[in-house]
Amino acid sequence: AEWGFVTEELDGEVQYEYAEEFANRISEKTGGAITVTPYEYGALGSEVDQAQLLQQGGMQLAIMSPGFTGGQVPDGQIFSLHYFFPADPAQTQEVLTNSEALNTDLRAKYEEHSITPLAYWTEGATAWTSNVGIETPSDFEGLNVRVQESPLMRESFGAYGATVQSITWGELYTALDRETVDAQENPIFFINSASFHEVQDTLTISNHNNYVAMTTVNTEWYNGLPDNEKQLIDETVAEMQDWIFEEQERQNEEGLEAIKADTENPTEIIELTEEQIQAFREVAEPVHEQFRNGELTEGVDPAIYDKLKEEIAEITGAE
Ligand code: 6CS
Repeated sequence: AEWGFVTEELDGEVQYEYAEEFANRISEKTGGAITVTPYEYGALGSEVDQAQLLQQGGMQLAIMSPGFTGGQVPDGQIFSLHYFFPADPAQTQEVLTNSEALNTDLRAKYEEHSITPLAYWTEGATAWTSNVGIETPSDFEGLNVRVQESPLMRESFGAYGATVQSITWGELYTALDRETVDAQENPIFFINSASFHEVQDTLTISNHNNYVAMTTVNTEWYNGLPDNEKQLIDETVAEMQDWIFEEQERQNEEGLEAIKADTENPTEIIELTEEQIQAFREVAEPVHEQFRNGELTEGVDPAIYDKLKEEIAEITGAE
């Protein structure tokens, strides 16, 4: 058998490395009887096109960022709330791997759209880049921020006074260069590999969010597999949670060093102080409850939010 595995990133980047490692493991375990073919971003259209391809069964597996189906699965937007998940990527990973709200309840919501998320994992802390040097919420006023297709992202940045625009990442470098877009957010490894720092003067380490990706399969295809193949997939996905955490950590560390070392394109690194983070939290936190109560986007299930919030508190030790 041959299974296709589409990713939203290029060879060498975290998502693609995941698909390649998954392919190697499946090939090894089946003695080559099952081949998994990874696809880079771009060959099959935008991230939104790729999601549709999986939903229609034209692709068996996909790494998906929840932002791109924000309009279809409103509950999946929870990953883009600012200062909701733990700031520490390792704690966020622990929540992602073990949460029942995510792995059972949210999974069922995606399955209504033929997407089965088998695992959630982080690609690292998300940072903001801009030319203005973002240090306070009001620094966002008047900026046009690039976001994914998630209505909640509009609200999150809107709370700081920014406007937003949804484009595929392949168009982002040019948009930043031409200043039709002023700011964007991504994990540091990705800012480096997509060279966004070349066309942005500053990078703010804000600890507002950890980027989340999902390992997904087409629901009908997966449900139709024999039990031993389902098990093979499940077991490999579970084994890879620790592997991908280390991979993203390494890539993010190397990415930050590479940005600092790029003297031709100097980038000011701004690390927010606890006090500065507090100012962002004060604006971001009311958005959490508004999201929960369905005031921002329709169709949100408050029970998932409540359960997840408790699970997070258990891991961070907060009240
Ligand atoms: O900015 C984006 O949309 C892209 N960022 C990452 C880290 N992965 C894929 C995604 O499409």
